[in-house]
Amino acid sequence: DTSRILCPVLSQRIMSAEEAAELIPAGANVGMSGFTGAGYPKAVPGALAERIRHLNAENTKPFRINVWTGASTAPELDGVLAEVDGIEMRLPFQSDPICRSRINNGTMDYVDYHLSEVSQYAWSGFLGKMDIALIEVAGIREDGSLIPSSSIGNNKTWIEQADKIILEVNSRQNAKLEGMHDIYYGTALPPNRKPIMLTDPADRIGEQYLACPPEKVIAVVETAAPDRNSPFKPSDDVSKKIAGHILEFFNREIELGRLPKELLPIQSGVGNIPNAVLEGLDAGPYKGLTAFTEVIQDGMLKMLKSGTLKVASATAFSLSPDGIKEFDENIDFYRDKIILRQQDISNHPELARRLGVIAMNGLIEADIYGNVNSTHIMGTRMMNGIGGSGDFARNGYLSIFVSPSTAKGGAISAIVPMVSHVDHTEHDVKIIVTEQGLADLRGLSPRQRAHEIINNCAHPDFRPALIDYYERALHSGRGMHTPHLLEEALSWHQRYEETGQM
Ligand code: 0RQ
Repeated sequence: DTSRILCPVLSQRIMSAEEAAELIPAGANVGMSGFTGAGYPKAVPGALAERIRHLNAENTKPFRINVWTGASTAPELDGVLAEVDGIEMRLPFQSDPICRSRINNGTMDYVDYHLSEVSQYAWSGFLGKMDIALIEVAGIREDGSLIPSSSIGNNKTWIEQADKIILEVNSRQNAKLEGMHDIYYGTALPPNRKPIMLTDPADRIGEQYLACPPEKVIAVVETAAPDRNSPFKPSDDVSKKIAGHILEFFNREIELGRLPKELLPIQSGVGNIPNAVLEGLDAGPYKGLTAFTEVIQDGMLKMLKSGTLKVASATAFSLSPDGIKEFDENIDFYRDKIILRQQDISNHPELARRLGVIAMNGLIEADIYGNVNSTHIMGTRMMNGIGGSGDFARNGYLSIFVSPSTAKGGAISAIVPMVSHVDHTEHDVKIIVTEQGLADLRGLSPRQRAHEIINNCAHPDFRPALIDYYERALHSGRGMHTPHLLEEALSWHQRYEETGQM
């Protein structure tokens, strides 16, 4: 479908994915598009992986590249490149099983950054020079400007920073995505930064298209493949209970005059529990809510459809096959209610603080004082990464963290004496929710928080042991601000590693 490539100069650079992959040298820093399985390049990474497989079979010096993206991608990118050991260093977020195992067996370096900060790090030169940007777009306009795809992520920055650009033009993406994007070009580095004039999630402050200097484009590859779509898991009992506690909390905050009846802009992580919360909101009395978030998932489409939600700002879609079908068939309805922005704007601390976002994200474990670990299993093994959770948790009006109270069939307590890794500190975490209940930590000292978290969130199987730990810490004769038994604080993790049971 060459009608997607309207720029005459760039239509002369059309080539196969294999030819384009030849243009990527060993050791290159490659900035790729892609965010939560949307808008990632679908052909060139696979062709490059094939090339790497051949070269590494022949040569002793391994061919590897550094891969920078928006966030997680898909098996066709992270999966294939990790499979052939083709990634030296990966940033800033991933959720691929092969990538994860390489990171955890030490054969891939991984840098896990707040998603809002990546582009300024690149701009500041902290990450080194970007050699090539490999970006999926929905089309190329006559003047060479680009119609972004189903995610924007860091694409603006990668296009600006890279010496050379390879474009994948995906005709499978809905042509009516055109006009849904808002690319903000007012970004600058200190000391020249200006306020970002966005005061409502519905505001448009930028351009519909990505500017792209045609002389930097070395290849254009045509594709027609769908985004990875995560299958939709219906809400289970635990998720529904967590959603119920959150809705009850919102209603009380409205009654107390601490939240308006339209709430405040919602940010929601992806997954089972956030989707259950969205379903719960949709079933409730709410109307005209807004979302200022990272990712549009199925639940948000449903809320837009019903009028519960009037507008959603994000940087990417992350839809199930049913969600994609619904969006494609009804894109005329959704077009003016969804705004896709680059991730340094969708997750911007200034904007999250100004708008007063209600942040809801998952946790792996929380400790009795309210520190949260979102990334590490037993302190050493990377799960996914911090993603945008820190951008929103620190800067939001309310920072809510959700999790089942146990993991691995009850062998692990999500509430522990001391977290084995800290992503969100006690200073940022305002509310913790498990199926057991909700701990509201606002205004509480560490010792007051311990009571709230143990009594409201811990599973009854682990509650007595947590109380025992806390009480012995209180009588340890050591500091009473945040009482701990240092020799025992991580013993639950140690026990799990040794026995498979905390
Ligand atoms: O693994 O399926 O192999 O059993 O972790 O856990 O409970 O299904 O929850 O899918 O919501 O993920 C924090 C990882 C939660 C996620 C985290 C195991 C558990 C299971 C998943 P199995 P659940 P979720 C916007 C915001 C950081 C990024 C973020 C996350 C698996 O929410 O990555 O917030 N957050 N982004 O068994 C050992 C524990 C465990 C544990 C859970 N204590 N010990 N294993 N698991 N707790 C999106 C973006 O930023 C892009």
